[in-house]
Amino acid sequence: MSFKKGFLWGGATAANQFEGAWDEDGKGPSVPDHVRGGTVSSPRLWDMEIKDGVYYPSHKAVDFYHRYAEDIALYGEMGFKCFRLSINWSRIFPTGMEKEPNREGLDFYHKVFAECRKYGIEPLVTMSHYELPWGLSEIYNGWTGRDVIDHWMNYAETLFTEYKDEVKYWLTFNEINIATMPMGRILGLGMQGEDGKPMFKAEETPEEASDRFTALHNQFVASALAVVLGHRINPEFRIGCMIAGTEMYPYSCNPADVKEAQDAMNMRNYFCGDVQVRGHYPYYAERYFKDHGITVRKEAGDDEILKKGTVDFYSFSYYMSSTCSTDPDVLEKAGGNMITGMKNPYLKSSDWGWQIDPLGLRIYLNDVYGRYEIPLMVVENGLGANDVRAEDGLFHDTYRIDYLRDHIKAMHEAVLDGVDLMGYTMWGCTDLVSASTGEMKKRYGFVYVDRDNDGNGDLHRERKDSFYWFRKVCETNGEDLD
Ligand code: BGP
Repeated sequence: MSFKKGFLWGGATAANQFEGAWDEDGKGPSVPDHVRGGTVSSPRLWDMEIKDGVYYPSHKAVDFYHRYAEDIALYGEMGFKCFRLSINWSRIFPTGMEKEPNREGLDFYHKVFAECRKYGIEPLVTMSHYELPWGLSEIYNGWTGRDVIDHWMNYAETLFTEYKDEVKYWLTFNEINIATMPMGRILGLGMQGEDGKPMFKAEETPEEASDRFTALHNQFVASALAVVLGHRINPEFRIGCMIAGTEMYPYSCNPADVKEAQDAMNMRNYFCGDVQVRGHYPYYAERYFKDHGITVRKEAGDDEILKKGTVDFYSFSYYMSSTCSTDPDVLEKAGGNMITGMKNPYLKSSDWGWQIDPLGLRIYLNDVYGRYEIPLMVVENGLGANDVRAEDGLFHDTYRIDYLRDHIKAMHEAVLDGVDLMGYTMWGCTDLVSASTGEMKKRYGFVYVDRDNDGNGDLHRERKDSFYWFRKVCETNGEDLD
């Protein structure tokens, strides 16, 4: 036996990729509602104005808003112990700046939590998963504006008070460390982009980078204040950080490559966890800021806030590992969700170029646990694949089962290594919209949804082979993986 009693097996989703109903029952627009669909070769574009006749994947997504009862019943059937979802901030505060919440928005999540309770499923709520209300983005340039912290605290207090008896596990910001890279500006920080231009920005001036790191700092302060407030409202709450976890390997044993990988691990992977778990900026940040001409605009008292608001557990997404090289000949880039690097000749990749590395998960779990010694949770892991209906009319996604089995085995080994692991929620348990490309074709689910890249399909749900496999995993607490 390896996984502890009460291990949180389940699935994970995010409102903007899952709910749809983008303008129903008082919901205001959010940043992702302004982002078009795309593919790997044609990047998602960002529109200042939402245009008629243009397809925006978040607007209907896969309609969880109207199908939540059916979806959660399927999770119950699989024996989920946990369901990770995010609350769409602009469903609760349509522009982000109202004083009073939108009652219909609050009621929707009460209904969702009640449905979870029916099946003994513990909700895990992400308070902000790439979903800043458009109003806050427009007025303050997203998290660059210090005032956004006050609006966030109103939101946080509303959620914590409203759901204090329904939700125990909370995450403040999804993949907060995406903001350590320019590509995190729009989705991660809600900063304004350039009209009609790709959502992911690659280059920045030092001034732009200073704005970005100031916005990230504001999120650190917001997260810490929320942790303190949450514990005051309900001392039973367990509030975690959420990091996009990537193990960065040196491409070779050339010490220059090893140093490159260490620097990448520090600023891209560890930086945010170091602040949120240890309660202060790590020693290496100062040199990084100096070398890159970055000034973070902090306020007096912020250091004290960060110290007080440290998280109860460390959660992360894990899809792949990456490599770092200083050799100009090693040029072939590998694909990835946000942290890209060189191709690793020892690994195979998914159809979308993400390098599959289950052992990397065991390494990552050990690295992070050794660093922080607080409970860990894998809140995203999975395989984005183009599922094709077989001749018998079913979805035999054995490649997905293989991927998940190998990663769960790696977790099993990490637990035997001594890592304190709380749970595992597989990403995109029901097929949903891809965050990076906006596609539907890149499917992760145990449950198939009839919807394509252009928004066609009747949205009906079907069980894939992985559905039945994961039911066994939940039933046996991860012992039966065959
Ligand atoms: C993470 C995000 C998720 C999710 C996942 C898969 O980075 O937190 O929102 O989308 O990656 O990525 P994608 O949807 O791009 O395949």
